[in-house]
Amino acid sequence: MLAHCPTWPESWSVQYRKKRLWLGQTLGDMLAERALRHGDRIAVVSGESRCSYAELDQQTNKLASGFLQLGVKPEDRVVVQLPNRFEFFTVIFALFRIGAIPVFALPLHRQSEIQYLCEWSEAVAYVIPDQEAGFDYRVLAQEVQTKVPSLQHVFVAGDSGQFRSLTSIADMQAEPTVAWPHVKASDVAFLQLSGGSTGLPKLIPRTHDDYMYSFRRSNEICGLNEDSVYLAALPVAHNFPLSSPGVLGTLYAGGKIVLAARPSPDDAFPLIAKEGVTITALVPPLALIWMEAASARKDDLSSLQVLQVGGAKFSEEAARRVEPVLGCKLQQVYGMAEGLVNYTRLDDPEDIIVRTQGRPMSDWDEIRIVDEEDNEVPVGEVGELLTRGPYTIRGYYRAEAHNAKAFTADGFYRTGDLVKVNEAGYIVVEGRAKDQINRGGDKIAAEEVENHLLSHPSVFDAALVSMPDTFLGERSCAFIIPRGQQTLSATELKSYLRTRGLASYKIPDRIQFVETFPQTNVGKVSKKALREVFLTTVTNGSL
Ligand code: OOB
Repeated sequence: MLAHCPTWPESWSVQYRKKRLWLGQTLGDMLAERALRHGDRIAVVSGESRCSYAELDQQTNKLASGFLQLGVKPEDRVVVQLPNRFEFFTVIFALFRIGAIPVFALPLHRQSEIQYLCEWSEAVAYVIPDQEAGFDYRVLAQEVQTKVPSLQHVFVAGDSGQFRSLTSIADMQAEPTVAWPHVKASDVAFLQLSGGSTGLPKLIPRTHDDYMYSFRRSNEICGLNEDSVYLAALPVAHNFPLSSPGVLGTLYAGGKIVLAARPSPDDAFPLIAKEGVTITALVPPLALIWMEAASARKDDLSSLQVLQVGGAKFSEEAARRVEPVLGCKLQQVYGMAEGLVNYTRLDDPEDIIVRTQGRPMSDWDEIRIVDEEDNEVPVGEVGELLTRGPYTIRGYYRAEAHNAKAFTADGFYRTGDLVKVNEAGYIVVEGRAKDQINRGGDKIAAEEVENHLLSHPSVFDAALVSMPDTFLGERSCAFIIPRGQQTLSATELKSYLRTRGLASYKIPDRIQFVETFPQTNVGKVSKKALREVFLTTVTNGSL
């Protein structure tokens, strides 16, 4: 077991195994088993290429054996930053097979995030595409490699430039002396990035056992089977399209994954029509774009049975339009990379589907809704959601001090979400207690951006808050107190953040210069009052 990863008490693990929630299978073995059972069926469609289960399994083995020969060992961390392309699967399954640990980065992450991920996980390798959406990841890799001494390898999907290509690794002849390591299902399979609310993002250790349970159970709820065709429109490294039930659930079911390079209707709609897509997942702003486009375009979307929407709050008004406009069922999904996933059920009454964010997927999920003193609130009242269960982590990787705050003494994860729950157990997300901005599903930890802003010599103080937005739900606004008499423009500050290598969605949408910050009665910056400042200035028409 990877060090510095809190885990379930032994008696709980025993129980989860006894109840057959954890089946003792690794993700690597799952693929091999699926290849035996569904060999000739198509597993992944990417652009013009179609790959069967048997081919995916073989390619994975070749890559795994190449990784081993290059010295990648069990428990070595490998930062994987691949967009929706075929190699994502061979890379992660090859790493699962040799017990190495993918650390999932998102395609939009830039130097600041990648360097931190590599350093904090002490990664030995970093896997990138050559270019994507006009961005050359090899330049980024070069910068990161000069800063992170532990990083021995950069592996590239496509044209490798000065690095090593994945194809050349898969083509290395296997040396008979290299034995395949034994991987246990109770081991950590990968590290996922948390949305975060602190200065530096936390890493989430998920085991083979717990993760496989989460997508097996998701498959049951979402009705996935061999005939399912899942369109991956969101970036597959994110927990929602990865496992709710996502691409891994689809492979488990023996279905077909269709990869969309981008989630736009121009890319996705023709794929739905051509491949007969039955289910896909979107964040709310994309669902709005799809509904807008569906009325204007002529593509045949009749194969689509289920549209999952999650990652951020979906408005009731928009939710009501999904079925009439897109001709498929809506399923709301409220989940978190730390574990717990809630779904509305496909046969729930319309009011439940459009008004709630679902209920926990497992009877084994425990939830508590508490006030600021951790006392449970009465049913129907708003409080913070705490949870624990067979697929919710017991602590972040290498984060002892933070874990003591983010988890209760008896192992409940503090989600930082303010919710209410009805008698039937359905959850409505009402807001947030954590210092985070949810920009249409992209999570921004306020403190992380504030620290970057504070590093500018002309910034005396900085506070990042959310502002309401009809399209994204929330956007970010940075309130800045300049240092002394210094003059500073919003454009200057934004480009400064870009030069620090911050992902574009974290660059504040608005920058507002002020002289002081309103304070709470304990002398802290009152973000609530700052948000109100924003609302008043907007209504006064002064912005
Ligand atoms: C998903 O995972 P993360 O880790 O990117 O973000 C989790 C947070 C939640 O704590 C909550 O604040 C917010 O995202 N959230 C929602 C929501 N779904 C997630 N807020 C309101 N309504 C929803 N439906 O975002 C994620 C992981 C697995 C499945 C789905 C989403």
